[in-house]
Amino acid sequence: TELKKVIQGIPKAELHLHLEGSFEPELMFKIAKRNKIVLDYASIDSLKEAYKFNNLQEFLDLYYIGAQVLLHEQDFFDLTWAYLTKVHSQNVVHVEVFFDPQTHTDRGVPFDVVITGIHKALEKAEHELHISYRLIMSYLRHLSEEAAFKTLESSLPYKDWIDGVGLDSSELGNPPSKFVNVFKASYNYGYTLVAHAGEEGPVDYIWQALELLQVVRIDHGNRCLEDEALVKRLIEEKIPLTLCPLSNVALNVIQKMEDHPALKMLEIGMIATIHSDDPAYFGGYMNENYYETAKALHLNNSQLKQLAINAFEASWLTRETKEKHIAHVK
Ligand code: ES4
Ligand code: ZN
Repeated sequence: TELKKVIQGIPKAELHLHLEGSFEPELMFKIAKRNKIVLDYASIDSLKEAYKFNNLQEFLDLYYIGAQVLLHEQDFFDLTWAYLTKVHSQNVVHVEVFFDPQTHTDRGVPFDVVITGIHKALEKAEHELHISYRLIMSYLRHLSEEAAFKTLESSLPYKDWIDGVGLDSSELGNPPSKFVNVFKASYNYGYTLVAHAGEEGPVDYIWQALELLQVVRIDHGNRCLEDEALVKRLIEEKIPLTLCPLSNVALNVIQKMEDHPALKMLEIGMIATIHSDDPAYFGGYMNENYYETAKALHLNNSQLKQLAINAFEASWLTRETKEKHIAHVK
């Protein structure tokens, strides 16, 4: 259709993507087989059947099980490379992706194995696909701050390969305030800070992410519209929100796509951006997220382009590089 062609034609930046959430069942079965791991699901189709979630936790339970088949550097390389070739076909030209070291190190997979596989795939994509990238290490918020500190320490030999830190996993009951010290330490080591906030959690968690953690972007942040003072602050300080519409529908953060706050946010001048979160689990990559959002909210071409421009603005690219990409959107 015309809308699909317009979306394909827009160069895009992905700023909210969990590499472990891009693990397609086909690749999962292939890697499980070569690692001699027997999955609890008899077939790719029966695994896909299980992808019905009532909330964030039900998804996370399956996401952590899937990640268990990743053991070797080649596995992390293949996971990352599959994602990058997929989004290359969707005209994504810049990515800032998350990985969850603790999901692997807690199973005995060394930090070095995880990051080397990911790094090699990102470098290959930069050279061969001309996709620029940043890498963000996420702390699992259902674990302790002490555990996050251990992860920070493990990351230090690879500091040059990592640009930022994030905060993900089970939000309710695990407020940003739990991680104030490790975020401060991460900042002092030179990492740029982001955090998931206001996906399932209350508006107060978005305030905490801003004031206590001092993040430069909010991942999700859907619920900010409940708080006028918060909206004012996000607009004044130009704090981007990395929205993930298909994720929000899949996890019941919203009832239906028509209820998504993206358009409202654009209209009031927030830096709202669209991303895919965990595309293998939520039914779509960047183009599908743009398409379903545009269709449900009746976005016009200029609003679609604004979303793409916002993502370049919200990225960690240099001013000069941002301008180059933005010129191609227009
Ligand atoms: C996540 Cl959608 C979402 N929310 C929080 N943490 C996550 N990790 C992977 N996907
Ligand atoms: Zn996320």
